[in-house]
Amino acid sequence: MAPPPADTLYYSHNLNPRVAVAVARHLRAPLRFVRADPMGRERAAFRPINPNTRVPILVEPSLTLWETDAIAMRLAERFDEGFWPPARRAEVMLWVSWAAHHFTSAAGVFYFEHIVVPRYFDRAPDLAAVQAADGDFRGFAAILDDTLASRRWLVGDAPTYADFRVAAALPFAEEARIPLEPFPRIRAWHGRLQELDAWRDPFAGLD
Ligand SMILES: N[C@@H](CCC(=O)N[C@@H](CS)C(=O)NCC(=O)O)C(=O)O
Repeated sequence: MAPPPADTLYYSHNLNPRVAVAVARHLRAPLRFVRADPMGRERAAFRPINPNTRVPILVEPSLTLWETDAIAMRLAERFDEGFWPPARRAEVMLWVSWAAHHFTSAAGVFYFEHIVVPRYFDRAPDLAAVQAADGDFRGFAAILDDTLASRRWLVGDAPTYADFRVAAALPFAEEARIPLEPFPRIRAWHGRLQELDAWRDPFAGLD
């Protein structure tokens, strides 16, 4: 009988942990998946493993990592280097950085105001913030859409972490009201990602 996995990925169903769980399952990493509430009743217990009290967190016997990108890099290094190919790691990093500072940063305003605020805050969505993000989002989305005119995946000819990271907000697009209609190539690319079980339904069989 196989021994139980020694490593644990703490997650919730929110945007960043969703990416980490999708990566882990895409790479078939033999982890123990534990759904967590690090900013709620479990906050004190999480502080020692992530002082930010956020998920995802990957706990190995001699290494603890928070931050989705670091966890993805570690899982790729351990389970499938092709997912963050060593020969093209700068190109993957380009998209990781661009997502953090531009594309997902703009999309994240829609996600936050239309999904997080109604769920967790006692206030109405900040429509001025959404309107301000709208122009930014459309500008960055146009760049991504143009890029996808000549490629199926962002780096190389198979999905890599670049695709997962840039697409982080897109599974929430409908509920978050992210304006994707003018960007057919983004919608087609995300459709290709949705063909991957791990991306479409990362929490299948999990809590
Ligand atoms: N920069 C961090 C952000 C982590 C973060 O903000 N996590 C949020 C979800 S997106 C969180 O833990 N919120 C509390 C929860 O999901 O219960 C990363 O990339 O992993």
